[in-house]
Amino acid sequence: MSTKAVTSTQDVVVVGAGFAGMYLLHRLRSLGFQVQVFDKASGVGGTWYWNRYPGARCDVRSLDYSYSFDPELEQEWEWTEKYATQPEILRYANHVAERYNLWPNMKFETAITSAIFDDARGRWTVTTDKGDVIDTQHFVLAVGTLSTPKLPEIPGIESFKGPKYQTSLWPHEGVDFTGKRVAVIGTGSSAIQSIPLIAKQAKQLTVFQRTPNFSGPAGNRKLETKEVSEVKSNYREHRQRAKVSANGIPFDFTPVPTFSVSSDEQQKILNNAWDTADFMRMIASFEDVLIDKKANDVVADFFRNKIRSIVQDPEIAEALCPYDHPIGTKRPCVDTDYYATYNLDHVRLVNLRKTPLTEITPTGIKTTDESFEFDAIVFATGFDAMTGSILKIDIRGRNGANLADQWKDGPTTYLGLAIANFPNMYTITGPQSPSVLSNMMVSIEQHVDWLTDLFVTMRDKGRSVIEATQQAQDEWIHHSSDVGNASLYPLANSWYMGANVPGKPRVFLPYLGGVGPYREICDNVAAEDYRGFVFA
Ligand code: NA7
Repeated sequence: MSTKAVTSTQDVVVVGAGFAGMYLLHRLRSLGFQVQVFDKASGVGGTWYWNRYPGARCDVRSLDYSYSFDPELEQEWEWTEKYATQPEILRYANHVAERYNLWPNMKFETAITSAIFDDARGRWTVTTDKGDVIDTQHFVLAVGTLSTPKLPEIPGIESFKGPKYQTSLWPHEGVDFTGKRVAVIGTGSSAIQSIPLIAKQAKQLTVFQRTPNFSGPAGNRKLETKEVSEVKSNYREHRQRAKVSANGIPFDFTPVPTFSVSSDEQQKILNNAWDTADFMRMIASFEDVLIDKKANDVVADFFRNKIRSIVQDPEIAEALCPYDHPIGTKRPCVDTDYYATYNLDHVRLVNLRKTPLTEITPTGIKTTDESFEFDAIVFATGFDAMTGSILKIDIRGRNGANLADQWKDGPTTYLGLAIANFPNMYTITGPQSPSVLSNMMVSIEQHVDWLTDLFVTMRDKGRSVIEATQQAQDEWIHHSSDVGNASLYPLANSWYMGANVPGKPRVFLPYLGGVGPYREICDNVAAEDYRGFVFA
């Protein structure tokens, strides 16, 4: 037990007021639990609170990327576009907080600094940077998966005198690049969404690319009344299909083996998906794309040919073609006019594979063969994904077990939900759960519902402490790695593999077994009186 005076006593402390934290609060509070949510942001929304860069949108369709737990909520809320913008998603998050009156149990601008488990009392002491000391039975990390922004390791980064922006920490008042010479470092999803819009304002835009990514047309548009009412009139069935699907998005087609159809037919399927901006079909029309390199090459070649057909300068087109990873093994992007932006006279691509970046200077950026002058630099350089925000907190479990030590060779969890030696502590969409390989809303609701059932069961049965066994955890990790390693994912230097953070252990972080099968596993664990856990 901490020596500091306890400032409040809770049943559940939740870290994070994103969609996971909000839903968990709503469910538990309605069942009579005493819950306190903390977030370092000034408001709700998690990733959608922070990522306000131009063009920020969800790449899952709005009608799917929304809560399903309340039929009234899903009927009353009106999404306006195929892919919702960040402002619209943030409005939705605020609407939810208001509608269910979540505000009284959320404390903002407050970061959790430590969580210490008291073996004798079977309770956690959680402290914050604002002096709170909370005594709680359960401790839930709903911290998000892409919530610890990462700056690149480039010498001189602090020296630049002009404004520096990170896509993931974008100023709330927005940025006007009119008349400015702007650099963007990075070509992941955030860059691919923002570059066409920054190019519309900037006098000059220079993109520094280390690794090109695959991207397909978003085909974003206003939603039509007819399609909205079709989904809304059938929402229960639609949601159910999402729940049992591979990635939390209901397919309306059946993937086939790539080589079960002729090469003409392959091209026809892919072209049709591209022309109709049907992202799911672009990537998942063929069932073996992520396990068979030859099948993957068919789709990757198709994308590369599309890039060549859009980008007029053949040298730039070639530089934009990804060759270093199989398609889909880094998060594929959807974009609006990304490749065409490189046809504009004031937009330039610098290929860092040919001329590496050496230094950031007070006035710009140097590569091995050129010095550039800029008025502003945008870092679209990603996150310490899936584990970064968990390991920022000093977490000590049973017998003083230190989570950072326990995870030094990579995260180890049971079901991506619990960790041996850390009783009554849980991760929502944690490593080794489908998480970032799925529609996060579906995976969040699944974890929250599962945890809610667990807490109710414990309360009903008078059980106060639960912990994953080492054996169950080892078996789960073994299974999770087997599934991941049977795929092409490990071939990419991606944040899925922890490869974007120097020194981070290289392991495949999410669980690839699919949202539907994973849900069944979790449900079976619960039905067998929480197999793989022990209660005290
Ligand atoms: P990503 O996808 O991690 O992209 C980060 C980009 O920044 C990527 O192109 C990196 O190149 C690049 N990067 C990182 N460090 C450097 C240095 N030192 N020099 C040059 N370029 C660098 O992050 P995003 O924010 O775009 O997207 C994250 C997820 O959010 C996305 O997948 C969606 O799920 C939503 P690299 O590939 O490492 O060579």
